[in-house]
Amino acid sequence: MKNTILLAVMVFFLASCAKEVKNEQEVYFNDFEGQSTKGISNALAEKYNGSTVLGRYNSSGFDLTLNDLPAHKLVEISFDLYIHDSWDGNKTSKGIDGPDIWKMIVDGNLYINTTFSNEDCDNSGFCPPQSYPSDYPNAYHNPKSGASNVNLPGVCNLAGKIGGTTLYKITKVIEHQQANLLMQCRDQLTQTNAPDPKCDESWSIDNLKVKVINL
Ligand SMILES: [Ca+2]
Ligand SMILES: [Ca+2]
Repeated sequence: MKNTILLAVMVFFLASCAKEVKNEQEVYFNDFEGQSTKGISNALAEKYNGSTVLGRYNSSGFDLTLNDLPAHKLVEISFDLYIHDSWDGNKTSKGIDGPDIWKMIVDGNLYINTTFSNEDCDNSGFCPPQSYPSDYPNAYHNPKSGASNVNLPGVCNLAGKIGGTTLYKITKVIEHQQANLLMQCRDQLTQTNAPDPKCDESWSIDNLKVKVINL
């Protein structure tokens, strides 16, 4: 009897394990090192830190359209997001500095709506906050929270300029079953006192990957 119960328990666990085995398939990858940007509208290309990136963008962004996806239940979207130069996070300064918002929208639904801050803490210990890894508004995290690399060179590198570049490794798994997918990345950057806003703050993307997942 004991053995029968043990066997039943083992069969139950094996069955539940089998159910959770994921069946994944990469349907898109681009490191932008000379690969086609077919499917991407408003594709820009630039060399940053030894790699070609998609960007840089300021007050704009790109769309990625994928068609004829194999049947799936989930989609995993991942990429490197570079936040270049002097992003101001949640700061507004009466509409001069920000907020500096970044968004990812899939099929019209907002999956990321956040701000990034590349500012240093001031002498009083105040660190101009960003929303990431939470959503904007009403989220206040230290500058560069959740980053993978905070020691990358800025793009414009003006003397005494705050910023540098911060790398975020973003992975988002979303429920998605349609055969077509539209991913849109956008910013709403504000810097009314900068002669060249794209030099003051911008963003780019590398190693963009999309996987479809069946459970
Ligand atoms: Ca690259
Ligand atoms: Ca700004």
